[in-house]
Amino acid sequence: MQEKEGNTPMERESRLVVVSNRVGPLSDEGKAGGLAVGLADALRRRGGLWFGWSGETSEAGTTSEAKTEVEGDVSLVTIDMTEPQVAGFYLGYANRSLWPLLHYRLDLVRFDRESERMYRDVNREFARRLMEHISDEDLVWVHDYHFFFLGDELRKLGFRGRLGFFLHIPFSPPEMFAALPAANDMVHAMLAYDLVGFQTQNDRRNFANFCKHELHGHKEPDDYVRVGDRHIQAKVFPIGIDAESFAEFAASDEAEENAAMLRNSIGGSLPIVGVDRLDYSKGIIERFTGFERLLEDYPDRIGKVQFMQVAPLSRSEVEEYVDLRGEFEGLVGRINGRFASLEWTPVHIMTTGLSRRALAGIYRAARVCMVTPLRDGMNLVAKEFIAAQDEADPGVLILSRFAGARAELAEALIVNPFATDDVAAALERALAMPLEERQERWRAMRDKVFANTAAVWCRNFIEALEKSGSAPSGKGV
Ligand code: ADQ
Repeated sequence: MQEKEGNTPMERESRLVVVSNRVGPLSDEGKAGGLAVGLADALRRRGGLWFGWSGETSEAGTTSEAKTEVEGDVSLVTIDMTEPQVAGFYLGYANRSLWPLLHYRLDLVRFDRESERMYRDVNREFARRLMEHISDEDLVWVHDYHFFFLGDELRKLGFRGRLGFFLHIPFSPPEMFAALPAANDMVHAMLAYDLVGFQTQNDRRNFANFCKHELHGHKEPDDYVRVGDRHIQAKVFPIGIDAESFAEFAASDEAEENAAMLRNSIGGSLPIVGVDRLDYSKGIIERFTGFERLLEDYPDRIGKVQFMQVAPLSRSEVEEYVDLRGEFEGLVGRINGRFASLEWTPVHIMTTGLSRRALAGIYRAARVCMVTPLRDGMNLVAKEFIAAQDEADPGVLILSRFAGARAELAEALIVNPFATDDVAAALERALAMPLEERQERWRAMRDKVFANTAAVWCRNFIEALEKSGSAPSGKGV
């Protein structure tokens, strides 16, 4: 166990060990997202280790020599994967089986035995390599759908310490999750964790119902679930952002320059903004279908609004993402072709990565931000948009009822992204909304975004994990 100098044994805190597919960065120079900031804070405070994939491939793969970076009391340790490991574990099982399945897209799910085998192997290998670096006194916190089996593998290798898991994306209803050939094994493996965290009550309920109906388990008080001799806690921890920093970014010179550039480029039009990885879960097609309907149903808006969609390309090696890109570009081309004039183009697309400050400037310039996922664990863009607004003239958030953020951001204009007419009507309402109403809604949301930050989320999870170790049958499988 690591001990900070000057600590008495009574004051010792367990070292934090974070495991996620990609690690870091530890220092935020305007690049890190909310998750990295929250975790980096906690790691720095307690001292710790962040373990994951280097992002590189090599012949040795998961048996490669670990790369270590040390910053103060925190070590970042990463290992490589082989090309077949990346193809099977990451591009295959994680991104073509689990991602669509957990986002309720059975139509896009691809299962194959080889990628499932690779996923299990990589989870076992990561556990084996992690064991070289941890002891039972550590608090191990595993992240996301890449590592459902990792905790169980650690237990098999003899790890007896406290073990937590947080799922950043939704958990689909039991009837749907059951379509995964490895569904029962996977949920059994999740029961090796002492604490399993979800973004929303809905996700937690879906997991607990799977345990109850498919594995003959029981729901118990205080968010405990019992299956056979396993007794674990399944709780909700909605993730937040580093709101203070984001508000500072939004007030920076770089943000102001970007906001001014955006305003200049669109003349007197009202800016509507969307910011999403180009992913089918984000409802980008439905959003632009709604925007097209706005221009059809409210023709006074033609020439008076402009859509700026920031859509960095994502998972371009996966066929479904290539198809989505084609569909998206086709739709935007059609809208521009239909409605553009010599002096006005309705939709602009940017696929480049942006600094946090530049992004904050775009949010701040927006009159409306559209966050319309068909299903989303939380959606940090919604929270970043709120944090970046200027109190004197805040923009309006249009938010899908299927985003996890909807539970907290109830004062947004809530839409069903599948209902095109309603999306168009919400856009019209947002564009016409008087300043006073915009301010009222924004203040209510700002308070929540600044209260439930990334640091609070992190602290709540770690506290619950520390307590969970005391559950009588909470350890061992
Ligand atoms: P994501 O699916 O990646 O996260 P989201 O929560 O919206 O979705 O976060 C995206 C992040 O990327 C935001 O911080 C945004 O600022 C950033 N970003 C987008 N475009 C960018 C660009 N061009 N340049 C730089 N940064 C850009 C998953 C889940 C979510 C969950 C998060 C956190 O799918 O549901 O909210 O994890 O748990």
